[in-house]
Amino acid sequence: MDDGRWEAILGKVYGDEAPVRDAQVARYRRGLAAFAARYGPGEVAVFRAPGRVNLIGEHTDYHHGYVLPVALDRDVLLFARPRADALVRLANVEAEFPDRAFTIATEVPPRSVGDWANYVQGAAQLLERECGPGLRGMDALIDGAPPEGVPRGAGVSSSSALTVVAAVAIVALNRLALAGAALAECCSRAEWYVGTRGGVMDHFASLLSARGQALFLDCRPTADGYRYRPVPLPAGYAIMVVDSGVRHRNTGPHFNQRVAEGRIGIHLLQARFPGITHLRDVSAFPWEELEPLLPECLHAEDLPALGIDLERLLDGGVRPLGGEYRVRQRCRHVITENQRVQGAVVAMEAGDTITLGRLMDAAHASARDDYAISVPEIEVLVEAARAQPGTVGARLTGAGWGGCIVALVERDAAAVFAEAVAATYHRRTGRVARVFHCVPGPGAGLVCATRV
Ligand code: NG1
Repeated sequence: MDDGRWEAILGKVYGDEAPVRDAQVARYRRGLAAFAARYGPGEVAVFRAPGRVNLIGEHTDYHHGYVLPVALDRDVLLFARPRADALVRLANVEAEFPDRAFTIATEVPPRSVGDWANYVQGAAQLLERECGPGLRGMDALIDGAPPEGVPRGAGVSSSSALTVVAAVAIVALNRLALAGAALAECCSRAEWYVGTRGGVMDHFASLLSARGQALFLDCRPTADGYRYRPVPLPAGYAIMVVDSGVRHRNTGPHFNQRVAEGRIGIHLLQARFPGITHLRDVSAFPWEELEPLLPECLHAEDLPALGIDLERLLDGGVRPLGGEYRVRQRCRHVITENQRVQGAVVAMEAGDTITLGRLMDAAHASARDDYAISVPEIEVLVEAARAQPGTVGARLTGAGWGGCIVALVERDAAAVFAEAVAATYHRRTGRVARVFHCVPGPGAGLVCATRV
């Protein structure tokens, strides 16, 4: 393909700013050359799936609550050629991810925790179960390398982008009639394969986002599917993402500890509100009515007497941390966060950035104090971000325990923000922060088909 054709195709995805588009053209060309070197000449299809940054609505998705994410302009690419058999061969442009191969089947246990191929295998296995038998495999090369790729372990969904791009490729190469919300929902279940009991937010954001918009998603499935709608971002403001460089591993037991604490809360609330299944179901009740029903703290040995079987609560997921279960404050975070997301959508639609910023700040306080998912480095970043003129709100984003913050900043102040926040962070922690202006990009899909 000549330069003009590449520019036309990639300009639609990444925008028409020449340096950005040129870097993407070089990246796609590199990927195609690596694919040809690895698998030989012939047809190749290129798919992409973006990471996401969540503006507000943290740890609400797996409680059937509300979220407001934005797709990043950073993505994972998958170069693929279908095979006649069910074999999937996987290569990665980054040397730290060794080659892998597996045959698509319905019941294969995951490889060791953290193995990168688990995300692709999870997607393949789930699709075989839902749409098989007999799915065809592929020869595939993955490119998720930063800076154009999604930063890993930073709370911006690099793992979900890999799951989604794998699913999108397998669906397309097998001509399966699965798309939109139904595919996003499959991807979220596919990611359970790695053991984390996360929600649907990341996969919906990666698949269904639109350029320049946030996605307001109600994570409760209904008989007609999920309810979601695009919400335009406030004009004149930049979404700034700052990566602390402190890494978390979502597959670890910390995440499932929080899932367990919320589910213990539900179990206890069911005595008073029979029929409820998720924390979402009690969001209309005043907190004063719920608080006395939720103990501040429980220990593992208290659970059997309350009729709680953790193993069953977590559906066979990775064992939680154990120790203390801080039920009351975790539930308070989820319930109040749902109210904040609804308020944020109203504020955004009314162009009321002051209220939006206040809600982001309040969401951060709740995530730090009630959900206890902040770390000192993130506190330094949030404080530095808020000290900048032009910042209307700042908070940690993603699962927590490190990763990124997101700030809404007046566009004219964005360049100074980037410099000042990085300088303060370095001075106070000795660490290097990576700051990027998030230009909300389109959702996942096929980019092009060509020959190498
Ligand atoms: P990240 O930030 O990508 O680790 C995780 C969950 C989300 C959501 C957020 C917290 C997965 C795949 N993702 O995302 O569903 O619960 O934490 O809001 O488990």
